[in-house]
Amino acid sequence: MDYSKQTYQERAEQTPNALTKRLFSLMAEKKTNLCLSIDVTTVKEILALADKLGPYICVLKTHVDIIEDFTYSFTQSLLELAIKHNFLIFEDRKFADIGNTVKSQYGGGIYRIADWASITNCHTLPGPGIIDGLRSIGKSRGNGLLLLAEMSSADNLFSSEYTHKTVALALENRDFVFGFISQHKLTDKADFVYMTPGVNLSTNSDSLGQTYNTPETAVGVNGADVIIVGRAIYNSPDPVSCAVKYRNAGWNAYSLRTSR
Ligand code: S5P
Repeated sequence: MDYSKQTYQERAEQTPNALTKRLFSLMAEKKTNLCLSIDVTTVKEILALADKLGPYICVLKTHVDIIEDFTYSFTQSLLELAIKHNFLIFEDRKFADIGNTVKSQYGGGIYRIADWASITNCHTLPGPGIIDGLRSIGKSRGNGLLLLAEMSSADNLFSSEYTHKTVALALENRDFVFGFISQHKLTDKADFVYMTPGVNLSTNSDSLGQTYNTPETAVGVNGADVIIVGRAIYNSPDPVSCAVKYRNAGWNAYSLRTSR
């Protein structure tokens, strides 16, 4: 079965995973596969952008440790916006330590990520213990985990063997792992969610090794389900019309893919 030709709605109906179901349903309802990567550094900017762009996105991705004036109450305001506009919150924490350490990093500290971000991600370099540690905090809260299987940065050290082993780990942990951060759709064996960063319509790189594809390549050719877009939107003079442009480009690529 080639899942990339199925609609989000069909995949929502088939999956036993509640988080995947919720994500695909809201994508189908809002007609968007756009995740906004909101890498700005003040609470005021994040909340203002999230409120303006919320109607056009399915997921809001944060880097909570770059916020200069973080307080825990910020996360509650973000959750209110997530309810108001019907999007999911993804803390892009890229955990990479042993199970026991990531438990504290995910559930504790000043951020208490597991309490407000229904999605987070991790590297698989430490082996399966990292997934077990994160699961012990996140699963009972209904959260889900994405594995980093490929990266967008030039000359990264992800080998195809590492990617294959990461896919195998995902297949063994489907009760908590619901997808990947990747540049390609990686398997037809299961209904995972593929989120792809490194998406830009006007440039193919930055000065620090980031590389970009268009939404058409990411979704239409490489099989992404969700495009992750950051600077192209939040640095634009008109973020709302820019978000609409990316939302339409991502949705058109998906519509073409599923109608072929
Ligand atoms: O391979 C990756 C994985 C991630 S999660 N490449 C990435 O760029 N990211 C994240 O996506 C990165 O940390 C940043 O938050 C976002 C891309 O931002 P942009 O401004 O380049 O669109």
